[in-house]
Amino acid sequence: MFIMKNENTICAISTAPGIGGIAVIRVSGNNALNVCDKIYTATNGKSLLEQKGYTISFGRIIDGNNIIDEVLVSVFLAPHSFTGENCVEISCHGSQFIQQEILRLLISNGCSMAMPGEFTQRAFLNGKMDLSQAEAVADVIASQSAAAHRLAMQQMRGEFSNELIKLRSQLLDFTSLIELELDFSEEDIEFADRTKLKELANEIERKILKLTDSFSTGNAIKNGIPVAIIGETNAGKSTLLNVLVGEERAIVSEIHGTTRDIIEDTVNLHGVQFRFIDTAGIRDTSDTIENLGIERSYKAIEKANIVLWVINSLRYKSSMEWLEEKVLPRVKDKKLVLVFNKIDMVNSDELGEIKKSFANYNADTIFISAKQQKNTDELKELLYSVAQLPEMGENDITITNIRHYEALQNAHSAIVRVINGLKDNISGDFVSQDIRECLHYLGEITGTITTDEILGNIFSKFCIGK
Ligand SMILES: Nc1nc2c(ncn2[C@@H]2O[C@H](COP(=O)(O)OP(=O)(O)O)[C@@H](O)[C@H]2O)c(=O)[nH]1
Ligand SMILES: [Mg+2]
Repeated sequence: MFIMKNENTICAISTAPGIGGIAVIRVSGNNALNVCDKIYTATNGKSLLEQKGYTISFGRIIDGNNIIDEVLVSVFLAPHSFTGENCVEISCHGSQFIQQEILRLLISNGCSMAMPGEFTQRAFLNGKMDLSQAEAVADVIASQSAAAHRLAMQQMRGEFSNELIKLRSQLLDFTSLIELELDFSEEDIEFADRTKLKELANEIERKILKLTDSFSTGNAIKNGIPVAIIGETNAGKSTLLNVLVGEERAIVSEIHGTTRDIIEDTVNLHGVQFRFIDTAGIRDTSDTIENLGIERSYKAIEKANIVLWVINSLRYKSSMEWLEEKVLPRVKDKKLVLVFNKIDMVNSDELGEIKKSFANYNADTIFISAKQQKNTDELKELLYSVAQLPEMGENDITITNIRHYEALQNAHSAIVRVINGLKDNISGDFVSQDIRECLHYLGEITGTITTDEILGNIFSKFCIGK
């Protein structure tokens, strides 16, 4: 049976705030049709209660004798609507006055104002989607690049959920195998099946690990891949930032120590958003403010996925020293690109020398002139390949949400305990307890297992009208 979890009927403006060509006001709940009927007269003379689901009528919003607007009204009947409840969408002219008047009329006729994310929350509570899909609705709306959009759509369409369903069913198989063992435990039987159990546990562990591993890429795609531009003062970092983002974002000057703070800007390269972080140049200085800036440069390395170490090719020796001493220890698992700048100032012999001296670093290298925009397009290409993004159309699931990441990490610890338990031959009921825990954490992601607090946390971050 279809269960209505919410008694009240809610309304909100679902289009962006401000003036637009049109605006859409969404109404959802048991009484959506009755309430809207009180303020709407369709030109065809029919009441909304007579209007079929998935149809639109034209008419007027009226307040007594006053015509507020001419509108289109779409009707969706439970359970075939976004929220699973009766829904009405009023498309009105985009005047803020009209929008507010319609909201006021709806509220005075018995609707309540929707809370942030309440439409999507109802869709979840009514079983129209699971929790990870509901969260993806917000990501789809927020997506700003082709790659972020693709991941959000993948999640909203339930591909991640399906993966979790498969994992859960494997875990349930596991539980039944263990329970079979428990049933016979009195009878002192050798269990050949333990090998099978181990295989299954390992397979589940690999799958969960693959999902958790995808988070760093997924998160970077969602928020823009952070690329720190680091180097000595005057290396041409700010010039490079300006070239990469295509506008004069940072001040460029021949004076050392011009950039003293972090400057960030984002750019779409091949449908992926990169977030470039220009930093204060590294040098020995007694200037307190500049030193604070240099500290921030080091911190930027820690936050980045890719580090561009920009080298003034005329001064590459001192740059090598800084690189060795201050940067390499911080780069560790990050991708490092050595960017030799100002190649317009060096001849080919000197270039040869430079190449030799950096030959032993485990890093991609590129030679550019930021000022003359030589090889800068190649640098963009290089960045894209260094980022090692999953190919468009690849079926692997990439997770982007920190809540999912944390739950998967917990699930992973639980399955590792299962594996260790099997290795140590511990009793089946302890193993099965860890399996249950693993199931619990996976269930947290899809919302099979959830609390009001979790739901409140998730949906309060949505906008009103979603
Ligand atoms: N000749 C030449 N000069 C450059 C190049 N890139 C930057 N510069 C100059 O080097 C100086 C320092 O540049 P800036 O971008 O402020 O360096 P930052 O301190 O690393 O941010 C400025 O005078 C730039 O015009 C380049 O590729 N070739
Ligand atoms: Mg600078």
